[in-house]
Amino acid sequence: MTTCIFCKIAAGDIPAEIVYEDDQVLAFRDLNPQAPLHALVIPRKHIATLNDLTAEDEALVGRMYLAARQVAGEAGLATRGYRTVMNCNSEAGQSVYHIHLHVLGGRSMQWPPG
Ligand code: IU
Repeated sequence: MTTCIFCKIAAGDIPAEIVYEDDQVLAFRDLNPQAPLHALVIPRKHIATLNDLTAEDEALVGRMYLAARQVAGEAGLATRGYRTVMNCNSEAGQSVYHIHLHVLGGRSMQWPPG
C-alpha cells in the first residue's frame, strides 16, 4: 500500500478539489493556497522528484503543462498571466515527494521568488 499522499489523492482515497483530470495527470487545489489560483498538477504515476524523470516521461511532462495551461485558462488567467513552478528537493522547498507543478495566479508576483 502506498504511503504517498499524492498517490492517494490520485487514487481517490483522499479527497481533494480536483479541477482537471485525465488518464495520466490530475490537478487539484492546493490546501494552503498562496494565490487566488493555486493548483497542483501531478502525474498519476509516482515520480519522487524532478531528478527521477526519465526519457520515457517526456510526454507525461508535456501533459502536465497542457493541464496547467487549461486550469489557468479556465480561471481566466491566460492573458493576465500565471506562474508554474516545480520545486526539486529540500533547498528549493519541496515537501511532498511526488512531483507536482504549482499553478499560481490571480495576483501580482515578485521575481526572484524567495
Ligand atoms: P512543495 O513544492 O512540495 O512544497 O509543495 C507541496 C504543496 O502541497 C504545498 O503547497 C502544500 O500546501 C500542498 N499540499 C496539499 O495541497 N495537500 C496535501 O495534502 C499536502 C500538501 I501533505
